[in-house]
Amino acid sequence: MDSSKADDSDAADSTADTRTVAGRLLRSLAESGVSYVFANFGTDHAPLLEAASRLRASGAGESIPEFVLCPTEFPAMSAAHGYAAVTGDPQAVLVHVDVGTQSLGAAMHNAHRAKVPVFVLAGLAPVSHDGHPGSRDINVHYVQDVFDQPGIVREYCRWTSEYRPPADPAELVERGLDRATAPDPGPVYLSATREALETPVEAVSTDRGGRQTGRVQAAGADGDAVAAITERVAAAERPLLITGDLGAAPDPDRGVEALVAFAEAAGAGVVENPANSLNFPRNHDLHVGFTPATAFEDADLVVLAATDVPWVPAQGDLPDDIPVVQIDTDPSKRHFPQWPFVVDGAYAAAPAKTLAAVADRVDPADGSAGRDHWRAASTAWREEADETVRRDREVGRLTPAVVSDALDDVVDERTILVDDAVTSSESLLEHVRLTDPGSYVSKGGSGLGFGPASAVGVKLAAPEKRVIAAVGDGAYLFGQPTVSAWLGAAYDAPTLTVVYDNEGWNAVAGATHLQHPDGAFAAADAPESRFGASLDLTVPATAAGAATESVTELDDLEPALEAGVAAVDEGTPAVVVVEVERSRGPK
Ligand SMILES: Cc1ncc(C[n+]2csc(CCOP(=O)(O)OP(=O)(O)O)c2C)c(N)n1
Ligand SMILES: [Mg+2]
Repeated sequence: MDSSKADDSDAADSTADTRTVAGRLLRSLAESGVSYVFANFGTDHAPLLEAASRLRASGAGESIPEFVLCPTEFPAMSAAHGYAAVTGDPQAVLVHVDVGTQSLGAAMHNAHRAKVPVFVLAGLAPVSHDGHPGSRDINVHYVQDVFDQPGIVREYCRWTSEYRPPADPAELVERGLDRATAPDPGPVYLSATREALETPVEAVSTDRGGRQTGRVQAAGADGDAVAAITERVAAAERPLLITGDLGAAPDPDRGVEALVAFAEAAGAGVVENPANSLNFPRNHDLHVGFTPATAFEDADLVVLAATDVPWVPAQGDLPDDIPVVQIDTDPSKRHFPQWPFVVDGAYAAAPAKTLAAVADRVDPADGSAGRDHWRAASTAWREEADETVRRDREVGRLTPAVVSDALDDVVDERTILVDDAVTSSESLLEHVRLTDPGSYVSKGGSGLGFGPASAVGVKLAAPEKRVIAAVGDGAYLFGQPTVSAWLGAAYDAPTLTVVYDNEGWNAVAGATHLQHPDGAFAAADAPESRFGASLDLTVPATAAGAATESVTELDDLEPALEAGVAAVDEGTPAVVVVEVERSRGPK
């Protein structure tokens, strides 16, 4: 027999599951809690496909994760991101050597910046030319061999490694998952050649006697630190807290509860920025919006709790005389080349636990001036937002605010909203008054196209939820809408996508206007920001059988959203494309 072909003669052997590294690797993923492998296959995966089929044939299919066949890689990574954003549990993404790794593209950036764990597995070109199971046997095995394949994504990873026999693949799987989920979570990347994956392994038990490697937990600040923070908070009359991630998985309830307790006891106003998760109920009377600069002149202490970019200095900087306290698992922000925010006291600690401890120590009587002040501010921004919608509606305008306000009417307590809405995102935050921990997922980074497929991942993680993705028309196209709709249909994970269609790239127009308000681009009406001949964005998802609606008049908006929700509730992916007016400015 040709020695580069595997001996499959005993394929029905009941120990087949542990015959090769590939089988053991798949099993160890499942044993470590990975339910899905979002997979885009290539020749490098022959050992994995064979091992999976062998396991299924021998009745052990349940011992490995389910493959979700992803026609392209960006949606695969986005779906895994969505799943982990809801649960905190990393799923696997399988890609084809260097080319598949390249195609992960901006989805790697999103998971990195959102601090969401994902286990990426990639094949490597075989290294032998003949004589071993998995040796090179076609041209691409030569052209796909590169010098530093993990280098393509290393900057976005918490860990990269190559599986090399005779190591136990289960150990590397656990190591990768530990690094992915440790505080400051993110993607990890494991690669392996075909020969390595075809390596025979003994049928060793993976049973660790009931012991599991525990996930690393960040502790709250120590007593001295809690006392110091409490002292500053008690001394302030109008503390302002800025957070972006307090309500992130795996324990959104704990983060939101701690923040509510802190804000109410301390009399603190809360700004979510950049809002990556639902951090504070958006109808809470101490919620003062999403733009820190509007609250700066009122604050006499700023608390930064789990926020990467607390404000943008150019949009309004914090006055120098206002003290800043920072509570963060990574206060020095190691992933940011520049972090210009001056902080008077920085505490490396779990923000939720620390805020809960401070809330217990603060005398609520000290918070009354702050509560009065921020309640008034909260009422003011909300009334202004509501007034904007009322005025727009009165004259029949389809502005992003009007659309988001209508969306709020179809959102209920079982809705999870995924935000990839770019310049319409502000309207989502302001008008969809979400209240429940875990009910909002945003991409964390700026890699457009996150929305459609990440919503499918969210739905797989939370099948009982109604999942709605709000996306810009540009973002929708970046999101590979046919592939994303197909994924939702094929894997029984129907979601509603609402497209805020302003016929192009408002953010690009806004950014250029901002820099050159009287420039030639503005005078020419921002030509490169417009798609020109309009696209019918209802078409791409119909290839996968999605229900679609198109809205050009205000009167059609509510019925279309209701029809979309009804379709999804009945199990069909749906897309509602709404022709919206352009809003202002870049996001
Ligand atoms: C992958 C990727 N490519 C390009 C960009 C640059 N970019 C930022 S916003 C934007 C336009 C987005 O258009 P759309 O989704 O329609 O939202 P709008 O700006 O119209 O609100 C572009 C191209 C990006 N953020 N990500
Ligand atoms: Mg647009």
